[in-house]
Amino acid sequence: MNMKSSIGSFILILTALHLHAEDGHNLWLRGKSTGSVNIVCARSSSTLSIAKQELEQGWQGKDEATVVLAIKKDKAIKGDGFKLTTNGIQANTEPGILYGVYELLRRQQTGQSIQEVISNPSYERRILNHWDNPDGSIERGYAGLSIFWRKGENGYAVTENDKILWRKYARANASIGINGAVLNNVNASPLMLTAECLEKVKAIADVLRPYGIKTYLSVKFSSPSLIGGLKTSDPLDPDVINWWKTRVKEIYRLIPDFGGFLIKANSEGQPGPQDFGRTHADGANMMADAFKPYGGIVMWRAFVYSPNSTDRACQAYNEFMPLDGQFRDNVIIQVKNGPVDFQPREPFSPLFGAMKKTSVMAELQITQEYLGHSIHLVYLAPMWEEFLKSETWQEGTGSIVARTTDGSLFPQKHTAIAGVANIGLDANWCGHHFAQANWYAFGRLAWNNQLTSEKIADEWIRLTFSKAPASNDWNEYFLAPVKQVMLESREAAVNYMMPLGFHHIFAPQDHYGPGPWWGPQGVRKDWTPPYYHQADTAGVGFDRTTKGSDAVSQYHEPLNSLFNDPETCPEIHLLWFHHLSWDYKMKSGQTLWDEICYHYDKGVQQVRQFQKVWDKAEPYVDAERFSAVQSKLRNQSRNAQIWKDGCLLYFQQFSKMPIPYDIERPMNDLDYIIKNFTKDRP
Ligand code: GCV
Repeated sequence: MNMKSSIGSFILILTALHLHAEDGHNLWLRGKSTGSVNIVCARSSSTLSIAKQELEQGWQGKDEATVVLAIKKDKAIKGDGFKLTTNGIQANTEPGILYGVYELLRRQQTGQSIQEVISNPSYERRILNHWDNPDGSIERGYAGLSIFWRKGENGYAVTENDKILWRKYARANASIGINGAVLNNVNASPLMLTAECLEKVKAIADVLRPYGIKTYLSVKFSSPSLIGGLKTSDPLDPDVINWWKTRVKEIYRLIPDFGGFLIKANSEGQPGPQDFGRTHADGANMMADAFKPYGGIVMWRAFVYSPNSTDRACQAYNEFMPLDGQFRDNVIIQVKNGPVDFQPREPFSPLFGAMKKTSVMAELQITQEYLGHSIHLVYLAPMWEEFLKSETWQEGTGSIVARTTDGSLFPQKHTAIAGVANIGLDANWCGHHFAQANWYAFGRLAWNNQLTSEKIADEWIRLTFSKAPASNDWNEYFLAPVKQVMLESREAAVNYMMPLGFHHIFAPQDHYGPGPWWGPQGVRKDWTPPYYHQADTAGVGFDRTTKGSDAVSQYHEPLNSLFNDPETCPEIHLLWFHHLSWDYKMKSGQTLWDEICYHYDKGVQQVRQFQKVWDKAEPYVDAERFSAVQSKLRNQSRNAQIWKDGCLLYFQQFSKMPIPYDIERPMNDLDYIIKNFTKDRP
């Protein structure tokens, strides 16, 4: 072989390798057509062209079949919902047709039957919140830099590659029903409202629009004074009111279908109406009025807490309940699922169902800030399912959280749900191949808040790993065990991090490893773990009963009484609501201390089991994703051990009781863990 031809063969081999490389970039969108399809559609538009193209590229039905796409009003079809029939899709809107196409293809690709069915979205707005900064960094991002923003001289320039990536992003979102994206961090930069930034937002909006996705922005409340040259940002000041009206008008000139603003105000140092003696309602309504002529909305966050509060968990309720009924109908109060902050397990925030005269939406966190970043395999749908199905009792039986936000219980003008995105520039978008499942699950639950996490996991595995049609062998040796791992993974994380109602005992700042010991002088108490676990020789846990902070009273009866009594409080929330002695008798008959030990140990054992399952699955998955996940699982296993050892050895100093002799001994000294796994920063 001469030099030229050997270089040629080398390039061929590299190309072949590249083609077979599996970096996860294609997400769950892998279905290739197995035949041709005739599409009948009387109208044309960019959205409908995408729908047709998707059908052609992914069709796995009968060869030469005819599919009719019809935009025809039907009262049973709501919003962007659709009707799927054996020979077509009917919808009221163009995005409805697109969602119907994705559903049809999903059914084909996962081997589900195609029957006549109407599918309506649970929420009008299904939104990703990106905590992306204008310099390209992402707060709590674990998958590389921002896909929207970047640093440097040409930071605002838009390249062809940007557009290609945004199109893929839009497609992935549309395929699971997501129809909105807040493009920047809630800790918002005032730069967002500058002309060059808005030009970039327009460019992004133009790419997302054909996929039915609206763009939204987070803005800083003090923008009028920071970039507008005004003396104040007081929401009742006429110049300030005008300033926002002019900004909003300018945005709609560029982006006629702009969605609205997301605001973090008077929270963690962010400015807000209270700086001027005004209320959250004053601030939100002032902005909502500016949006009224354009149909835009304001999503106002209820994530507020101050250092002088006796119990952080009570604060959002205390601040927002008195304002119920005072907000405009285009304001939605965005409430995190739990009362504290996206912990591995929290009871639902008592604001759900309690604010009856105000639109309320849930904020979930897809990015794993408190659940092992993009290192741990933690499938979050079981946590969200638990939350959405939590009984609030606010309107009697069946007032589950899902219904307090989707308009079926209260007459909300707008309904919405938000998920803090886990997307970055990493080839596989989410850092961990299995973290893609959380993006997928958020979209599917936002579309249908009744779906089970089992059904979503099943679909996602089939779409992401299978070479359709899946063989029985694959079902038995890959699908079933891997699904089991996913379904167990959140409980495992709770076990090895924070079982039995423990919460916020993380190492400071990065919220990855354990840090129950971290409480230096001078740091805000509610930023330190001892504030949350309250361990002393008498016992452990936060007393939120009527004798303690009385957080229980924010819940509707019978929950109030149920949570108030340790005998009836669900054990999963025990230390959230109670300070109990180490030898408190649990339902199992064991002491609280022993039970804590068994939970930590169980969590570690569960991850070890996940490793075994994955190693056995090797023949059924491509080498690249296999080894990436294998390596992450090893890391997770080591970290679970650190959690167990750190927490047990630390709490043992107070319990003064032995770690039950039938569980594995700690493998690391407490000093070593404290030294190596605690960053001494708040
Ligand atoms: C965007 C927590 C996180 C912060 C986040 C904040 C919020 O405190 O640690 O990074 O800030 O929640 O949701 O506003």
